[in-house]
Amino acid sequence: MEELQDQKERVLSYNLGSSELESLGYNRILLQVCGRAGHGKSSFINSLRYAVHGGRFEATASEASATESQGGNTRRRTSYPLTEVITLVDNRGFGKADNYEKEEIYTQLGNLQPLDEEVVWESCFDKRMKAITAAKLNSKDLLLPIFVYSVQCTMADESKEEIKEFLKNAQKLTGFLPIIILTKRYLGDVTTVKQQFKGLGMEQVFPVENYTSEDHIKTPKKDKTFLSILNKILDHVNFLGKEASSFGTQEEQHLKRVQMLLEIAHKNEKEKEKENLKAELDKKPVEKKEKFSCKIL
Ligand SMILES: Nc1nc2c(ncn2[C@@H]2O[C@H](COP(=O)(O)OP(=O)(O)OP(=O)(O)O)[C@@H](O)[C@H]2O)c(=O)[nH]1
Ligand SMILES: [Mg+2]
Repeated sequence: MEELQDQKERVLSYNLGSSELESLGYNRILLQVCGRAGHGKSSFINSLRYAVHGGRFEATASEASATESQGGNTRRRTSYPLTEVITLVDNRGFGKADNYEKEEIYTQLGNLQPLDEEVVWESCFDKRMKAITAAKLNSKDLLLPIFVYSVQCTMADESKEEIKEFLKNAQKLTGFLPIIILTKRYLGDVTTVKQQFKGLGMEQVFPVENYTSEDHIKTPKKDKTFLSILNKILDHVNFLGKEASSFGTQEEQHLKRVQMLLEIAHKNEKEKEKENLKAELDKKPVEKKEKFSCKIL
C-alpha cells in the first residue's frame, strides 16, 4: 500500500525542473494516446485519471462514441490534464487506416494539429501542404506516444507490417519508442500479442484491464498497474533528460516533424497519382490489335 502511495506521489509532484529538458524549452509532457478505433484509448485515459485522483469514477474521456469511431471528417484531439506537468491526449481512433488517414494521425502525433479544436483535414494536397507548413510551434510539449491495442485481435501478417511502420514513424516523430498498452487483457491471448509487439522491437509492453463504466471497482492490483505504467514513463523521460543534448530543442524537433510530414504527404500524393493513372488505364478499352496479315504482292 505504501508503494502505491509513493508511486502516486511521484506522479503528482513530478516536474521537469530538475531535468535538462526544461533548459531545452520543454515544460509539459504530452502523453499522446493513439490506436485503432474501439481498442480502449479513452478507457485507458479514464483509468489513469481514476488511479491517480480516485474519487467517483467518471468516464470523462468518452468511451466508444459511435460517430467518432466511424471515421467522420471532423477530428478532435481532446486533452485531459493529469497533473500540472502531465497531460493525456485522446487522439481520434483510426479505422481503415489508409495512407491519407495515417497522414492525419501523424499530424496529431507530431502535435501539428491544435488541441481541443475541431479540425478538418483537407483532402486537397495543396491545402494539406499549407496546413503542415503553417503549423506553428505553439507549445513546449515533450511528446510521448502511447499505442493502445486490444488483445482481442492478434496481428495478422499484413497488419503487423502496417503497425510496425506506424510505430517506427511515431518514434521518429517524437524521439520516443512508443509505449504499448494491451487492453482487454482477459479477453484474448495476451502472451502471443505481447510477443508480437516485442518482436517489433517494442521494449515497454503493458497488459491492462481498464476501469470502465461497467466495471470500475477499485482494486490495489489495478491501481498498481496504472501507477507503475506512469512511473515507467517518468523513468523514460528522466533517461532522455540525461541524454537531452542528443534529443534536441523543441524548435529542432518541430522542424524535423514538419519535414517528415511533408515527405509522407508527398509520398502519399505520388502513390495516389499512380493509382489514379492505373485506374484510368484500366478503364480504357484495350485497342484490338490488327491480326497480322501478310499480303503477298
Ligand atoms: N473488458 C474490457 N473492456 C474494455 C477495456 N477497455 C475498453 N473497454 C471497452 O471497449 C469499448 C471501447 O473502449 P473505448 O475506450 O471507448 O475505445 P476507444 O479506443 O477510445 O474508441 P474510439 O474513441 O471509438 O476510437 C468500451 O465499451 C469500453 O468499455 C478493457 O480493458 N477491458
Ligand atoms: Mg475514444
